[in-house]
Amino acid sequence: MAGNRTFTMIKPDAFAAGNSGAILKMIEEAGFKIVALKATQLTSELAGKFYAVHKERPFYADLCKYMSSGPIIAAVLEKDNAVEDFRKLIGATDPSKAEEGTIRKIFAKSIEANAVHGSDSDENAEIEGNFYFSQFERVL
Ligand code: RTP
Ligand code: MG
Repeated sequence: MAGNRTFTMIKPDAFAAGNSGAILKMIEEAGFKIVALKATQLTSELAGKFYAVHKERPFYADLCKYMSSGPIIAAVLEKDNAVEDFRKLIGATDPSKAEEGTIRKIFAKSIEANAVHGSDSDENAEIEGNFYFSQFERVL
């Protein structure tokens, strides 16, 4: 039976450092199937839309600038308990607080340039996947 889905981005810092392949390998080795994938670059406006939930936070302007600063990879991932298990795999937002062996502990540079995004709920995973992918751009 197919598991459920989450959405991820490999953020500009990790893409620029050439870590996309290593991160996707960790994701697959943790049991996630890649069911949609693309490389792209956000405008600051689109980054603002994606992270609109944070628009009152002090880091919002910096976040939009950073997320549009270079190419990223967007992907939809499938696994049982996908959202929660993926958040465990990536580790805490601040890499200095992330557990050993997590993607952010290994690859993140700072609390902002923290290598990967992971959806925080099933509902947001659906919204975020739809932000990037049409129905023809993902495995049914
Ligand atoms: P994400 O949404 O990207 O998976 O990250 P998250 O849930 O772990 O963290 P969230 O609170 O949703 O924050 C979104 C992203 O904003 C940047 N950030 N910067 N300078 C700061 O204090 C700060 N705090 C958050 C990070 O890139 C974070 O992942
Ligand atoms: Mg978040």
